[in-house]
Amino acid sequence: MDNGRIVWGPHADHGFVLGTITDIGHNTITVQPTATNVKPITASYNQVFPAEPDTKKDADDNCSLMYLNEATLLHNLRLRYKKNKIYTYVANILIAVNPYQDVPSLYNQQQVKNYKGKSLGVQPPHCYAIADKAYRDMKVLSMSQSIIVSGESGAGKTENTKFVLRYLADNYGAGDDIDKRIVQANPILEAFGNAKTMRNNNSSRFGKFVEIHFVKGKVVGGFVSHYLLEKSRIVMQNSRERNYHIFYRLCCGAPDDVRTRLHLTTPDNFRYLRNGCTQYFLTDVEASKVKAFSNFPMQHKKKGSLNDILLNDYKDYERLLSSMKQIGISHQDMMDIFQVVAGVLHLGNITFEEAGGSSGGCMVSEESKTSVKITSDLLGLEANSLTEALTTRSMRSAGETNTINLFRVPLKQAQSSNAREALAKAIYSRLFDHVVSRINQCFPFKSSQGYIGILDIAGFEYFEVNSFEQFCINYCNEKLQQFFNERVLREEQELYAKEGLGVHEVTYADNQDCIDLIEASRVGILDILDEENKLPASSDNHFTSVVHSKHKNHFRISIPRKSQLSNHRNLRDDEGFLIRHFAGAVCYQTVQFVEKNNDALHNSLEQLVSSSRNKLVSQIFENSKTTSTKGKLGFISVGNKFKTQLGQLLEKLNNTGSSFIRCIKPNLSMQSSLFEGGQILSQLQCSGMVSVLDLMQGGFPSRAQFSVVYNMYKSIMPEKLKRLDPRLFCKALFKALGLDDNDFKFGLTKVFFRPGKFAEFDQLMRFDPENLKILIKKVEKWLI
Ligand code: AD9
Ligand code: MG
Repeated sequence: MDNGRIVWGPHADHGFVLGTITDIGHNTITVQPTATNVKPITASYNQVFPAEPDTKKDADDNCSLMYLNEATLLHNLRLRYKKNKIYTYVANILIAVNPYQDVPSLYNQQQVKNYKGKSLGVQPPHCYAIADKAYRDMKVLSMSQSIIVSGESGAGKTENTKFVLRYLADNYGAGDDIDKRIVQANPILEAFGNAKTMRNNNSSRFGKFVEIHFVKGKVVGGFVSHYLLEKSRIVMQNSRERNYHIFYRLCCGAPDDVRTRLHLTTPDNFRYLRNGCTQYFLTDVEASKVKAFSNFPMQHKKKGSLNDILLNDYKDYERLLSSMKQIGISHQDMMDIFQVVAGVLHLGNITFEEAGGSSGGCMVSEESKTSVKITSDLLGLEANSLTEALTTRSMRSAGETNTINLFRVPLKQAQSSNAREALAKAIYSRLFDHVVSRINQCFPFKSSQGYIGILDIAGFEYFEVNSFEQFCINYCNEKLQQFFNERVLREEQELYAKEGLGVHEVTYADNQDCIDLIEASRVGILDILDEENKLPASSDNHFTSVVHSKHKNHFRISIPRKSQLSNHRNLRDDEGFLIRHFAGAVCYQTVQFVEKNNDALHNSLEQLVSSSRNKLVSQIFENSKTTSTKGKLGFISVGNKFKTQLGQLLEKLNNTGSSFIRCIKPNLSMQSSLFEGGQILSQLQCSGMVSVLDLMQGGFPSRAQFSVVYNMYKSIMPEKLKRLDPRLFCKALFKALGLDDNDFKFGLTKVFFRPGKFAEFDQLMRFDPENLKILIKKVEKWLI
């Protein structure tokens, strides 16, 4: 780093800006930005990075650059994004920047064919190339593969997952129904498990691992595992968000006969939809377009700008129906499912009022008596039993002569409202489980020789207020980060050691202590929470205090400090904790942790629904009974169930080969062609890409097996050369090529190239036949 050198200096909005070093201090460097409107930057040494000699040239594989650092990576992504090249490799890892617009040329049928059977790097970077690599690895190594798609909300995980699934089905399907079904499962999953949020109009509110199974290289079936559906959304949404798509599709998109039968009207008439955004502002032209749908609820016709989601609700009902049909779900099954969805909506409209008198209890309000009737009909319940189960709780007491008396205690208005919400959440989430298992029945397989599993699960989250949902998702991301570190960083270093390259070690943050803090038996936060759930008088505050007392001097956890708190209000010590995750510190508010950790319904409600006349309702609760209860009656731990699922997932990942797709969200306003460097940089840092670059800068990102190089040249080699072993042949070849000894290193089985020496590597791997012959002559000469 000398005066006058072109470098990248840190910048809050852009991530980095290009400039020239004007001063080198003791601890800091001053950079004069090239752009005239940016003030000089003074930053510490480790925040200023050397720039490439040619800052206008982008690279397919970021490792082919000379300087591997976060600034050159960010710049490379920026250059490429401007040219609609949304995919970039960092060695074998694919980075995908969301284009926020359709790029049909990227995904057409010709492209699907272009990538078939091609090694990584032959075609431009693409998720198809990753899919094909997984497929070829599965076949060649006889080992199942997984593709881990990660990124924050709206980064493009689900879209990339769909492209990968379609690619595999199109290229390697057996040409039967199964391929189509695997692709068609997605719209169904999205209808029930996706919703509009502030971050993404089609946000997946659950995680999934989709396995495609193969026999003799052809798709034979699939299996979807799902994780952590966001239940709170069913009863409450932020004013700029929505409930699950299915509700609106039924209210707006279903034909009149279905809507009449299910007593569905416009979204504004339902409490579970009214909280969120149901108002759409349409211009006259747009409204006239919408009018084309006969059953459009005209209340929505307002002036303003188009909200395309409303239009989609209409079209998507038809699409959903056709997906369900294609996948083999009968019309009756579909209608049964829709009936339960409608039941949940009507249940939400039941409200309560004080009963008066001395009981302190409540009763169903006069105006919602009709809702009780409709809900009961739709869910196969007796109206009286439903009312009783919502407004009272059955308690047991030991009678005098060893008998147990059951009696009913009236519930207060707020308690009844809670019971209603708990019931709605339980019904919908179990219905979602049912939909997933119903989908799984549609692509069964008898035997499998291997699978490719694609993981689409939410990335690290931290919001203004973080609750149990963020806690679980961040725990999951700690585990996935550890897996990434082991797979990518540790294995790379092990390879260097095995090949005897003598590369200095790159240290990366080990996060086992953070994982232990959460999942260790007895002292881990999840187990402490379960213990709390089992106490007769459990409370969030008591749970929080126990967590703090058990981990007093733990580096990863501390009491919530004022400076790190949400903007809303300060927390007391027993109202939350702060965890230092690999990707940053997050303050969790523990209110509702205990409640959210319990998946069981209280007794009266459980009994009510499991004895429903509606077959589907009783069936979904039948399943939950068998998997239920440990400890305290009626407690099913959400946290520990997730821990078990995650353990199984990690076991699968550990037993498969893996590829990574890191999705990046280019801006917060969901706009095309807007590249906000600052926040993209923090996503790159969070996803561990910066550690990969560190490792690669000191290491050897491009490599080739001696035997592969040897075989490429073999057909044109004279007999004399064929006697050489592949390693010696490569040595001779390199001499003949005049490559600089500093640019590469010979390992035991492979030759490795330093960063920035991709051109030399390329030269080696891609000779045209004429040049090859000349080269072989040179090799011969050199040997003499
Ligand atoms: V969330 O965690 O489920 O909230 P995802 O799954 O990461 O999130 P998603 O795939 O749903 O994000 O992408 C968000 C939106 O970006 C999509 O609805 C598309 O409108 C847009 N998108 C993402 N990737 C592409 C793409 N490759 N081409 C075009 C895209 N549009
Ligand atoms: Mg998604």
